[in-house]
Amino acid sequence: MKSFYKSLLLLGGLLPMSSMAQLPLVTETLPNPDNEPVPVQPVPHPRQLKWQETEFYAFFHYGMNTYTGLEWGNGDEAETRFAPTAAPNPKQWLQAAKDAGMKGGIAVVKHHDGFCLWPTETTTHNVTASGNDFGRNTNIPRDFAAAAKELGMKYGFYISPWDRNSVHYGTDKYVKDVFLKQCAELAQYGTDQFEMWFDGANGGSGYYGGRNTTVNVDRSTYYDVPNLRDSVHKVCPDCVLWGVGGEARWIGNEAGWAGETNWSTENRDYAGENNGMYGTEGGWFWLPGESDAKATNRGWFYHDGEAPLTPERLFQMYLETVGRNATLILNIPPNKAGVLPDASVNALKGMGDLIKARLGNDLAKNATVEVSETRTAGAARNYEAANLIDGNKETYWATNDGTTSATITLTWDTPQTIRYVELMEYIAKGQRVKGFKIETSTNGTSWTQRATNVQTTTVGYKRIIPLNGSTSSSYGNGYEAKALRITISDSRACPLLSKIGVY
Ligand code: FUL
Repeated sequence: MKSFYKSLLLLGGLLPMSSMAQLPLVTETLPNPDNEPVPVQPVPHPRQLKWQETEFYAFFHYGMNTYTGLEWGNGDEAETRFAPTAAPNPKQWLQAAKDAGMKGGIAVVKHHDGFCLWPTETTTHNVTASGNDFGRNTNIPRDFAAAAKELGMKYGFYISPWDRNSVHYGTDKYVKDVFLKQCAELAQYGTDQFEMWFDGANGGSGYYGGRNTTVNVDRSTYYDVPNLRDSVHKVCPDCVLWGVGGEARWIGNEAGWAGETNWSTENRDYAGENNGMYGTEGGWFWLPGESDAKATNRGWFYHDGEAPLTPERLFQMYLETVGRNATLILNIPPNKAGVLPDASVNALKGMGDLIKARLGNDLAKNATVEVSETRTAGAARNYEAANLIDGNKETYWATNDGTTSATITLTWDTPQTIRYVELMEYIAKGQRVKGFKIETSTNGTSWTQRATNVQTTTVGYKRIIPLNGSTSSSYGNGYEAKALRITISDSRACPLLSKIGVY
């Protein structure tokens, strides 16, 4: 059939001429018994797909800065200053994250100050030299990974490439014998890590083993990323490398929002900080957005007197990130006793309760769904409208090739009060939808468009649209609806939707 030939052509369009010359010339068509749509390139790697499904996870900034009160330690802090007032308790951190509805967490195990929260062989600047027994017995990656496994949460680590303590920073020796080795050491605590977090990594001023100087590096070449990526993937096949690792992109702000238009594709010359909120339509590699934001009102690390944001504000962040085709990594800092303060735990619980109360009861499941067109079924796969509400992420509704606009209508026997519509694309075959609108009807015949002030330009992995057009206003009274209609007006190829949720 023509689809395989077409996908080679598509791929060809993405490759430089020299590689195209290597491609076999396909003249025959391959069988496609399931009539599957051709992917729209680029598509996510399976590990990026799994990562995307994590959706909402925690960030825990804990370490030397917790005790010095700094946000960026200089690297000259005496190891003895790390002196927890109790044994740090990562299980308490992750339990609070789980109660908020999160599916995982990432623990900082080395920040820019270079102090390692596990007994590493790469430097003496680590917990074994710390100020008390609680400190000397601390091993965050070990305890964090164990707690995550116990609680059924995903886990990963933040390990700063920039190291203001290391005398070797700026040399090849640092990359090979310190940084890469530290990443490798972390695999001893688990090879099912879902993400490694490498921030900015450009270098700057620091202690550097007494050199007290400024070391600037070119992060695109210095860290030997291709080798690092291969090495990590050999042992941790599902671990997405954030930032310099090039498998997920910074969303471009730390305020907890993504663009309403948000493509998971980017171009090779992506500068990393310019277009983070929006991505690039037609970009030639898959680089989905992750939003890192603070759940508290001070820094990334714990500071005396800090307070958490309100559950309402945190729920708004959720809508503006997870609800806009990004993931949300929400930071909650453990305190000097190595636990999350009660106020933070309560705020997270409040956020989780709002998510459950507002997005927990999917009314689409009781609706009749009709569509303007259904793709011709294959031998073992159909593309029926029922796939939109079957709760199965592997099934999807699709139109035939060449159809890039369509309507989906949900009707209920009795009127429903509705506030949010959730859409999900089957992104394993690429991000497609370019335009849609949402209407409600009280009688099934006359329609009123909702969320008219919202850019309904992209869907991606997940989109959640508040029908009143506001992510920040209070929950409101909702709209009474006997029917709901989604009109897809444009798509890069036939649209493939795996879910419609209505709340
Ligand atoms: C930034 C760091 O410089 C901050 O200290 C923090 O860790 C944040 C999440 O990433 O790049």
